[in-house]
Amino acid sequence: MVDAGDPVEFAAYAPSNIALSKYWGKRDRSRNLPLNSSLSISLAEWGSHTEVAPSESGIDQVSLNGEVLDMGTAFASKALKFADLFRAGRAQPLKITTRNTIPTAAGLASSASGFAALTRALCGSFSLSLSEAEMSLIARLGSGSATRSIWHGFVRWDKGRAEDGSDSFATPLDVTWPDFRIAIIPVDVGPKSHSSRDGMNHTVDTSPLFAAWPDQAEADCDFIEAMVREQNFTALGQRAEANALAMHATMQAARPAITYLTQDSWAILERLWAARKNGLEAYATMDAGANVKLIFEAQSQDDVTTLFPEAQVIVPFAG
Ligand code: 2P0
Repeated sequence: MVDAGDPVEFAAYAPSNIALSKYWGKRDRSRNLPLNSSLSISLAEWGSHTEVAPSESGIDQVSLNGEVLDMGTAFASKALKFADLFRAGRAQPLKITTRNTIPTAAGLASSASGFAALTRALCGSFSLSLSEAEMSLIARLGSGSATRSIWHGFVRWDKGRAEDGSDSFATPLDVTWPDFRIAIIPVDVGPKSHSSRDGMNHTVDTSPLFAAWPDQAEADCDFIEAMVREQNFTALGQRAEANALAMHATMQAARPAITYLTQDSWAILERLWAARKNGLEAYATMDAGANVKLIFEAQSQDDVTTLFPEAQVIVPFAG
């Protein structure tokens, strides 16, 4: 893919992210080209530190959180396949070391930060001076959501139109919102029932409700971007929650159905909705797993942590 030199040791970091307007459905599965644009908030210091170096043992080695992985594990094989884009057939054995700072108890997937950090580390290791937009495009080939993890803050991934994906990458919104907060309410921190990739493809293939999704999701993304720029928290939160529930509705209508949300997830939503009737300004979003994420502003933090003592709060615009 790229004309690269010999690798050197290089370390990089990328934050994880949570979509406020979701990526769900691909128009091209091999290139991870989405059917709709999406918009996320990055999770500051919750992410992946990745180092790429030439392997002195002469064979590829991948480690994750201090453990050297068997080459058959999904993470190792995906990471090396991705590195092949940079090696382009040359014999350049690599040592890839990744450490996630996302608390295990948060139960958040780390493929977004993992592939974004790996992209940055590989670009540095192979001495490629690419723009961040170019890195975002490359990260997309590893995992769609990684496209957005090249940046901090609010990030929009425009779906693009080109068949080769050359215009499908993310860019940051030039907005800071120091009072913006995210909380993870952990429900189930074990491995998920279906990978998001399989869940997404199955929904596109079988859900009669999916036809309504791409246009609605595109409109949601535009609206949420406008509300981020206006810093209109209520309108942003309402639309983000509606967008997440609509995504889950497309999965529930898949045949057979996919349900990432459990009774515990729904119980959290019921509690949130009851508190909102009493004036709490917090909104929920859920991804391909049972955990519930809340968004709110700093002035609501005490109320949120009183209602959900297990909440893990993230400050996306810290310092
Ligand atoms: C998102 N998700 O926008 C959506 C919402 C999950 C639900 O992006 O196949 O792991 O690697 O492109 O990026 C998770 O999907 O899927 C995801 P691939 P990915 O955050």
